[in-house]
Amino acid sequence: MSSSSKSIAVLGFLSFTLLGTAVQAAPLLDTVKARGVVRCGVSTGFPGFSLPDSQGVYRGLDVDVCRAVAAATFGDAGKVQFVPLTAVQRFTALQSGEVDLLARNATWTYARSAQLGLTFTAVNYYDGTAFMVIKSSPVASARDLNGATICAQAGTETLLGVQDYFSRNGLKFSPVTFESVDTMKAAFIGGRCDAMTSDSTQLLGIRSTLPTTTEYRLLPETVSKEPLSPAVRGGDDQWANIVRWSFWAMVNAEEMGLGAESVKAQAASSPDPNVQRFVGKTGDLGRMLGLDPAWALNVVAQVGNYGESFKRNLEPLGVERGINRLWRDGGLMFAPPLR
Ligand SMILES: N[C@@H](CCC(=O)N[C@@H](CS)C(=O)NCC(=O)O)C(=O)O
Repeated sequence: MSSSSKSIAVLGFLSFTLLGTAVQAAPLLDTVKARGVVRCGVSTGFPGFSLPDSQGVYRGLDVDVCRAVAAATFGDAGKVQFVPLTAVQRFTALQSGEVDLLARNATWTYARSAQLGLTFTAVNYYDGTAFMVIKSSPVASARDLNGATICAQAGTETLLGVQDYFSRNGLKFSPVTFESVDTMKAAFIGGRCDAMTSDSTQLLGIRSTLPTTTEYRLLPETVSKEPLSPAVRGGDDQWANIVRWSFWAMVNAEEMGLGAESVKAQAASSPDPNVQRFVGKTGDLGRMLGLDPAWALNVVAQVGNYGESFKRNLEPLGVERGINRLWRDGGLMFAPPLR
């Protein structure tokens, strides 16, 4: 951390603890606008959710939430500063004000909502804890892991869900935890553990980065619910709504058939009142959150709809849409209406 970000962190921590609750001195939207960039906490890097490509450009489903918030706030999806955070660092960075939002595959749980002074905004991916083993392993299902050594990352929900699953089934295991994903990967490749556990998408992402000399497979079970959601500090409903609705704009756009390539033409020609409201021609919805009338149009034109983001980021890893389909296709993605 630089000394200026350290002092921001200390000030944020003081206001957080002195007031006993996360109250913003000024609306965060004003602070972000004056700064000219959204600071977005992402993971230290795993494919599909947040990872810089060979040109150093961040890509991923979480990255797209950061960009959507920048598009809504500034009309420019590029006005984002990505702050890579480990699992252990992430919530403190948000509480202290080092980042304006966290889009970092964080599971929305009761304890995190109740104890950390954070607001989870909207689930952007429904995931679950899974296990990965070397292909030649005799382990066929999670129940065969009785007595196994299992690698996991520190500061995550993962081992809690795994512990519950093992207790429920009268099984035992020995956890080995690592703060960084790279040391966990190295230990797993080196044969330190019989299995590695994480959210299933993270295992697929990690697998795509492992040497192809050895093959790995996921076990069939998903042993917990991991609804992954961006989060903001509590106490600023306007900012929470901007983050939440920037994402829901992407989901609503998919449902309405608005995509990155087509949205501008549809804005000009569609007689549909929903489209007219969405693109800011009627309804004056932007003003309610301190945003430009075209905020949702900008999100879709610059970042794409949820389906486009999913396709771009997760299909290459072999992740199926599954329960993350739109509700009308039998999935769980259901965004409240923009009106
Ligand atoms: N969804 C779980 C797990 C999140 C998590 O941090 N997973 C690790 C395991 S791969 C990760 O993303 N590591 C990447 C990093 O530390 O940057 C949680 O919120 O606790």
